[in-house]
Amino acid sequence: MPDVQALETSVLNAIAGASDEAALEAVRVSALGKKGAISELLKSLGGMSPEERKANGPLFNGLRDRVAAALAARKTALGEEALNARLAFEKIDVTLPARPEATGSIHPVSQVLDEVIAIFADLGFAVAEGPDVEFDDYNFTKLNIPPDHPARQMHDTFYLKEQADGSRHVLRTHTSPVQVRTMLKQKPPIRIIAPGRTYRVDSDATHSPMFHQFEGLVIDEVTNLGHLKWTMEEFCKAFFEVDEVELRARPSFFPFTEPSVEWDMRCDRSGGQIRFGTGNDWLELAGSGMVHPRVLEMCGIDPSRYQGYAFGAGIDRLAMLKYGAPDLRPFFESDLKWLRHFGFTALDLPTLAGGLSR
Ligand code: 2NM
Repeated sequence: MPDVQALETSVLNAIAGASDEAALEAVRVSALGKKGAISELLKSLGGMSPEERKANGPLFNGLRDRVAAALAARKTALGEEALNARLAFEKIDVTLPARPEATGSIHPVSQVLDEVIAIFADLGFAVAEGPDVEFDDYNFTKLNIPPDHPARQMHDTFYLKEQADGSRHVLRTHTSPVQVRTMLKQKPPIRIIAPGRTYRVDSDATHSPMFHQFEGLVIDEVTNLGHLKWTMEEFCKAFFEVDEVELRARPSFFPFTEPSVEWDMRCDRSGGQIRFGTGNDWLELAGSGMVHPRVLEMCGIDPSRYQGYAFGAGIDRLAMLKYGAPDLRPFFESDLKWLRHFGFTALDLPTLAGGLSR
């Protein structure tokens, strides 16, 4: 006859001493498992006389129940200990500042982009976007750029490899395909700007193969060159943060506009730095024109009823002018020292009321 009391003491001690759930499981198997000590005791009841069974049955069953209860209690306690340990380890101090110090700042291109959007939003323009990888058809053909036009040359355009049907995608060389997409799916009146990345095979101090542009498009039944000029003036006053500007129109040529006009803004470069609005110098600002009737037609808009203007300007170039960066290359070098020099912080969103650049 085994010493039931000694067995209970030893099993309960083992339970109390189990330091994790695996150790506790080992104790359970050795006591209550198929071949466990207590299971063997219970099995031995089968070979006993009725009197012995009557005496030992309650004893063994009581032992089993107390050990099972102790195992369950220990298991709960170990689970809580493990959870508390994890909580203590993973605890965070919610009173700490979200970031130890502000290390990031807004890139001048992003800053100018936000300023441009704020200015044109105030003039009632919506922002339209499109993909960087475009159909040749949207980037060129529907813009009245014929197959032999120099702008299509391999050395200007990044072409992607040919599709099964012989067509080729391009990295858009301007954001005009966004206007094409807008005209194809939207009826006039249309009043949008399309800012974004553009790509041309070109690289020097003032040209990057990836650069940023914004273009604008206004289509309705009456919009004319006078409205275009006013829009350019309003943009310049807001963007360069001066009360008066003088713009000069130069005749130009783009396949997608007729007539085409380039705008220069009066400036002063005499003091080693540039001043906007006064002086005897001119600053090239934007290209523009009345959207060519053939473009309207190819984009599903009836040119006998609708007309309007479009314009385009370089965001990187505007950033260089306004914020005094002589070289374009650092724009894309991820040099934090250069970036912090501009000091645009993430929370200084440009607004017309609050000041574009403060
Ligand atoms: C420019 C200059 C002149 C232009 C034209 C169009 C469209 F789609 F309406 F035909 N989008 N953008 C345009 C016109 C762009 O950038 C220098």
